[in-house]
Amino acid sequence: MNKSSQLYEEAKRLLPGGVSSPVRAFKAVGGEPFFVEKARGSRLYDVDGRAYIDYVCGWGPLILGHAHPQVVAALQEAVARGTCFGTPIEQEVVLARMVTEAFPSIQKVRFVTSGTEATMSALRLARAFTRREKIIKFEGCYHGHSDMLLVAAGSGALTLGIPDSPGVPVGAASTTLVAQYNDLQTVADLFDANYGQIATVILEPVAGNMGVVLPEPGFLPGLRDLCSQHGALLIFDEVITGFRVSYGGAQAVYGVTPDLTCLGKIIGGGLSVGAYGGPAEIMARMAPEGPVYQAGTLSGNPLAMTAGIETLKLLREPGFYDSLDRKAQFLCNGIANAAAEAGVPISQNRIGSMFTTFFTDQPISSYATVKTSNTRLYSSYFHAMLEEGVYFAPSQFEASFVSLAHSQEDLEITVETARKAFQGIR
Ligand code: HOZ
Repeated sequence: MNKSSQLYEEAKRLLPGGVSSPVRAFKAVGGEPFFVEKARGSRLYDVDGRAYIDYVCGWGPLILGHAHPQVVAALQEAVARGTCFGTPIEQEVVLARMVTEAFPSIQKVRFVTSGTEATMSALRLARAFTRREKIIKFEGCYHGHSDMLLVAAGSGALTLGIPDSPGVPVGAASTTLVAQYNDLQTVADLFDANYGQIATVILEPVAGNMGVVLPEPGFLPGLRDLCSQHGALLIFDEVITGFRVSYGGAQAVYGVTPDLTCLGKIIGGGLSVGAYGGPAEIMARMAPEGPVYQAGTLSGNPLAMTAGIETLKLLREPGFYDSLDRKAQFLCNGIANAAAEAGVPISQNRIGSMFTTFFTDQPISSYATVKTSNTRLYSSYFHAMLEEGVYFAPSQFEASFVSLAHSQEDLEITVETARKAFQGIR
């Protein structure tokens, strides 16, 4: 038995399912997760010395790849100055300035420690601001694991077939209404049926947690109009897309301005950070400026702020996003050609450096079409790639990411590996 398997055996005795977050287990694809010892650039190295070209990238944060030297150097310097002060620090101001400059819709931002905290707190703020209780979310979108958002949820909940979790009180879920992504009429109907009661509509403007699903033309502007007409706040959960699909996130790409934005992943450079923000008038409701309470010992942590600042600095280099886009395009074209040669029907969605290869011949634009994917074929592809040292997410319903660290050689190896994998798929 190799070291990874030994660790997994012990982990299963000590941790539920042997993991600290469900998406890490290989439940949907079968087999065992590998235990990682270190990572650098585009590669993960497991405890048995195997290397993997990594397209999970920490589930999104690592847009620079693993252990970027500039981020590591800044962290080494920061850690020696202290790891937690519980006081305001200059780095919060610096990162807040960078975030507000990148996202014109955000005048003030509150830092928290995870995307879950960001979306949960943004909902509280939206409810307090509108003095209404009901919220609309979309089937297959995932906004972390707070009670009122763990309804028809994507990511691990969708992968494991538990989109509505036991343990969520009926009361918490009863104010959550579910609409269909890319279907404005379902939203309009909910607004009509719950007239004057909807506090907010929350969505991933590009869905990333049922695999990548792009908003169809008119969908985001339509949501903006409906929210404005009905006096509800529009919340964009850009935890994945923020600083990923462009420096200004999906809202810059699609030209739609939400009331509140949730961020995470990239703004922490691989450390624990979430954030939510919006116009000063709305954010002024947050304590201590206003009465809406939300707090956190590790919020604005000096290490996390430092990693975020150093990461964002590098994203501002001219041509950064164009270069990532070209890499991802090369990779996706290569995968698509390899699938076509092997006669395996796939459908790919991509925006910039995030994409999903769905095993279906249907164009993917909704939760219903996502569900047409053949997860058995995905598992077969996943394992064939992994066997050859290429790591995609252990679930059909997740995004893959290309980073600065992925070299042309990495991409070519991946395409060649995919070619062999598709040939062997049955
Ligand atoms: N949004 C991430 C996966 N889609 C979350 C990672 C996790 O749940 O561990």
